[in-house]
Amino acid sequence: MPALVLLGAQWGDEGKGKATDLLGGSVDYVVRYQGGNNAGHTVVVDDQKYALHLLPSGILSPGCVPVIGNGVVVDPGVLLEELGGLAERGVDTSRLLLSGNAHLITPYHTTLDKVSERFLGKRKIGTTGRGIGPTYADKINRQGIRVQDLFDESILRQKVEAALDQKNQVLAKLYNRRAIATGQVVDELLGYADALRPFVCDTVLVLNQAIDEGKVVLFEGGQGTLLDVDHGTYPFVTSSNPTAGGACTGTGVGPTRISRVIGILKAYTTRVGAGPFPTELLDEDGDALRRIGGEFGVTTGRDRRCGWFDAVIARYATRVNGLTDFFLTKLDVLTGWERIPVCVAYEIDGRRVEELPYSQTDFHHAKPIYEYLPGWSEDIGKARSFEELPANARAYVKALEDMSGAPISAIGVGPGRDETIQIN
Ligand code: 2SA
Ligand code: GDP
Ligand code: MG
Repeated sequence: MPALVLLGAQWGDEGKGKATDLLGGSVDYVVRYQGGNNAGHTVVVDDQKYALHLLPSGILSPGCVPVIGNGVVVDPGVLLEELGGLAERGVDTSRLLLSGNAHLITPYHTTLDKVSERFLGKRKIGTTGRGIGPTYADKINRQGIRVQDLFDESILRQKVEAALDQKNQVLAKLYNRRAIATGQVVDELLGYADALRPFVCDTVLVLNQAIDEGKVVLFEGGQGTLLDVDHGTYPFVTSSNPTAGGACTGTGVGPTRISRVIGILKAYTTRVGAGPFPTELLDEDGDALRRIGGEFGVTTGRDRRCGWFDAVIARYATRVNGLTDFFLTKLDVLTGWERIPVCVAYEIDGRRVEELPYSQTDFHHAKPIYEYLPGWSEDIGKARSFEELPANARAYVKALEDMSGAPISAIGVGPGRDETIQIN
């Protein structure tokens, strides 16, 4: 098992943090490959709750090297704050490796993210406001600032000046905002250089050499499959590739070296921000899922939209990621419902559709076709083997597995590290 990917199969917040942490003991490197501090992972270790935004969950496992890959966008102030917060709680953060090719989120990216969302009004995406979209836009536009630029002041100044030239015009003309001064941005960025320097290296070389030596490398996705800029519900997506292919471009490790791709799948569905969501519940069932499941954003604290499980999405995730298996999370949250609806297909303009439509017009029109599975009332939090689950919970898991196109290899029955059923 040289390298494996762990990613969200839905719209994010499936419980990837806990799943990565669970594998942390058996892997040598945990690598983030896309996104930035728009992600939010909650990991509970020995009754201690950790909320991570930018750092890979592997930072909590001693003996595991956490890596921020080239595909990640890094807000240097946030990174140092997160490292400081963990160090205060006694976590050893010195093992972190940071790619010199990762792009930096600067104050002007965060400003642009916020003002453009305000400008869009009703048409806004509902971003996290962390500057993610504008930073990736600059990367693609070849106007980005990279981690390595922190160590060459003259290059940094030239790049910031070039980037701000255009942006200041946009800010002034379109958004009626004051110009951002190059010197101020450069000084702020240079202020981070010394603190970051010890972490920066050629992560592509380190990771490939580690795999050559037989080390186990885990690529940890942020967000989820349907938030992917290519394969998600565009334009209501994030600006990176959380899908499996992103693990290769975002780290410089080739696809032939990856032998397992795990999709994290919540036993129901949630989404943060705007965009279509066929099984969304705007009734008391939705409120109950949010309350029982604690469905509030880790990064922004926003209420998550909640709905029933959608097998069409799970099948799609299997396909676009080449999933080898699923971890099913939060099964415990469904305890107490007499019957549980599961979306097996969509009705789109009078037609039954089994697979996720590529047309966003169709997806916006999709209405869920439900099958109803019998629920259970027993507390499942103490179950540690599949056989210990009530018969209806077992049948629910089996039905989801059959519909989703890949085997379920673990089941979450609570937020704690040990509240997990492993299936061999
Ligand atoms: P952005 O900020 O440009 O990435 O926003 C674009 C869309 O992507 C969604 N998005 C997310 N959805 C769920 N969880 C995310 N991370 C945090 C978490 C969420 C939070 O893990 O808890 O705390 O609010 C995440 N990050 C981005 C976003 O809602 C937009 O729809
Ligand atoms: P991520 O973004 O995919 O890492 O997920 P988040 O951390 O944003 O949200 C998942 C939440 O569910 C966190 O609060 C976890 O502690 C919690 N969680 C993970 N697995 C389980 C589970 O099996 N049962 C319950 N009840 N909570 C879980
Ligand atoms: Mg999250």
